[in-house]
Amino acid sequence: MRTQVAIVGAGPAGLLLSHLLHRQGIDSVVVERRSREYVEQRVRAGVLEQSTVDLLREIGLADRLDREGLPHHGIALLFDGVSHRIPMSDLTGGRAITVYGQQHVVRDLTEARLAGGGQVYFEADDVTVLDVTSATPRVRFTVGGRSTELECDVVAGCDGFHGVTRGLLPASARILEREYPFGWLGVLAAASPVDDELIYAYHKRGFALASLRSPTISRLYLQVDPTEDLAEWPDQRIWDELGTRIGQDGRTVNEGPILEKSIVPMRSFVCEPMRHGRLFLAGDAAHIVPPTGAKGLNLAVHDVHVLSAALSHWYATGSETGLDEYSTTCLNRVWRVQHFSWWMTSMLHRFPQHDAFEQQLQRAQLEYVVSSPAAATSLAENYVGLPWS
Ligand code: RFL
Ligand code: PHB
Repeated sequence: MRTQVAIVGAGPAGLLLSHLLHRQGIDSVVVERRSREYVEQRVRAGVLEQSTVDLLREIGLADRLDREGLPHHGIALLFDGVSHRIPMSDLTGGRAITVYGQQHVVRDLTEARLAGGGQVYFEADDVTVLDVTSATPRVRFTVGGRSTELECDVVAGCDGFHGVTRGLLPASARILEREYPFGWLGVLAAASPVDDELIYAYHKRGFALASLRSPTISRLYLQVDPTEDLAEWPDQRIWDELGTRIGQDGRTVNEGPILEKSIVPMRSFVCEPMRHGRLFLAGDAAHIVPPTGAKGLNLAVHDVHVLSAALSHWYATGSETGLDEYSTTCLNRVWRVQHFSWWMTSMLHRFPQHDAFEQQLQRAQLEYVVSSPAAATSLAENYVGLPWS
């Protein structure tokens, strides 16, 4: 089998890349380890930046997003029992975020790609990438017991944090990372949301976040110990803890059946550079941010936007300039977003090693952000997403 671009991973990065390339007349094949049902049901991100939504609209993939997505113009920061609204759109010339589940993005992208004749191989075992420093890399995989070798010009490593492609980078590649001494316990529940807008709560028992997916579905998170056992968190304990941390300033956490729950560790991670020969990493394969800034999916979208433009330029002109600049261009945004995600995380969580001094610093920072238009604007412009350059 032969294609121009072999894409490893059918998450948001891989599927969107395949679409963007197709629009530019470039052929690709997507190879995914999991089943279609699994990837379409994986509950993850929920916040899309303005530029992400703009791109999906531009390429005609936003019908359902425009019908079902919830545009948000502000968020609340809740601390010391009082909530403060950051009017994001007012502070950013009308930019906004849209709440729309990542699994819906993945479902929409998969449906449209398959309807457009795209090749996506699900349940691919033993995915192996070979010869990325040659002009003809190959991807080997097995589907339904049949092994296949895919020859290509370029491999896009869109296989997430636990994928295989990052491992092909040479020893000279740098890994820069931070682990945080906490994780997030996330639940999806059939309960009406606490509010129309997201609430980020700083509380002495730990951070909590009230988000949503629809007028009847809540998405809620609690800061917990990263080694916490989910079995120790029966539903009622989760509701009680959410009530304590978020149910303040006249707000009520509405309870309902919990549809899904999980605990995720929190880390910041960057792999530099994001390229080796004909292998280009994109999305979580190259970088992870703690979810407090709601940025991971949006960064993945930016990466593949840059990569598709560079590949298109290369195929059209033979010039490698765009490909050579790919890693630097992406890492510029990655580091801005790393800083924002680290800053939001540091401001809003309880760190076990902090004493009263550091806690007062966090409070001072929160007070400043909610009282200074300059500080609030800085949060807002990063949260809705700085414009793509
Ligand atoms: P993905 O989504 O992990 O997709 C990678 C795909 O590659 C497959 N794969 C392989 N396929 C073939 N061969 C192999 N050897 C393979 N190994 C893996 C996997 O099965 C998978 O299908 O990476 P991608 O496309 O880079 O997308 C990144 C996003 O998923 C991620 O950044 C976000 O979910 C992060 N995130 C958020 N991002 C936002 O922009 N806004 C948010 O509100 C937001 N909230 C979140 C989040 C992540 C969270 N968790 C669970 C970590 C909230 C949470 C709780
Ligand atoms: C979500 O709705 O899943 C969500 C919202 C905001 C975040 C992270 C996740 O910062």
